[in-house]
Amino acid sequence: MTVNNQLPTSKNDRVEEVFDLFIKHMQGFFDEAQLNHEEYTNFVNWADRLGKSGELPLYADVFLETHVLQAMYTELPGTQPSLLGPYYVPNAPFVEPDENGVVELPQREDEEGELFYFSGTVKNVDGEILKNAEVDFWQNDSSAKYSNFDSDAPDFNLRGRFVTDEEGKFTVKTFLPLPYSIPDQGPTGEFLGYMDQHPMRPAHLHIMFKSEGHETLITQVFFEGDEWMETDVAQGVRDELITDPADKGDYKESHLEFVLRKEN
Ligand code: MBD
Ligand code: FE
Repeated sequence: MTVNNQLPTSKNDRVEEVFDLFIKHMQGFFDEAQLNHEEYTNFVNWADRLGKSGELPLYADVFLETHVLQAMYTELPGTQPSLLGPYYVPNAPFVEPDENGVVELPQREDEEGELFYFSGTVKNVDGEILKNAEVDFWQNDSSAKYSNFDSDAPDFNLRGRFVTDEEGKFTVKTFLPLPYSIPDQGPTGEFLGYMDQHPMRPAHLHIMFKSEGHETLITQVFFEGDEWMETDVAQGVRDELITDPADKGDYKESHLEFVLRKEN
């Protein structure tokens, strides 16, 4: 039996181009850094620890992913994307809104935190309202950790999917997220130490929008006044993604408009 496991030529060309660039710039790094042999061995050992620890996706999302976003989007119309990050889990449960149209994220009976209503309007670059768009939402909890990863919470806690209403709107009832420290006890933390960089990200919500005929928008929402805003270890903050929640006494609330680009 013969198996044709060749990729289409155009894809092959792209893969070759990308790997050519990758090795060229890695070699350029060694040319420029002028490592001695001991430094080279130390570097290889650190990279080996990074891979074996399972932190490579974390490291990549913190130090590299923002460059992918900037290359892809900065000059284009529509809401700026932000990092997907290492803590996205596909297939979060679908949540139905209550009679007031409010979606309560899956949460523990005794979930703690500052009550927060976040609403959004989803449109496209032509100003058309996008009803029935899928909103996939995830955030950290009052232990500042993410379900399915570092939190004790059950899987899919504070994660959920829902759709926009007839006016392209949604409202989520949740808790304000907290600033997040990326894991700093492993090889990524070791790297942060060498760079004299703290491990913090400002508090943020993660949201992914999908609407037929439009490019998927993966973005985040940040909160005015966060002490880590300017020095986000992952450089994920974009000005237009910062909200300033209104204090309503028992709860806080904020709203943001999200603009999707049309698929071409
Ligand atoms: C996060 O919570 C995150 O959103 C990113 C991008 C990287 C590390 C942790
Ligand atoms: Fe995050």
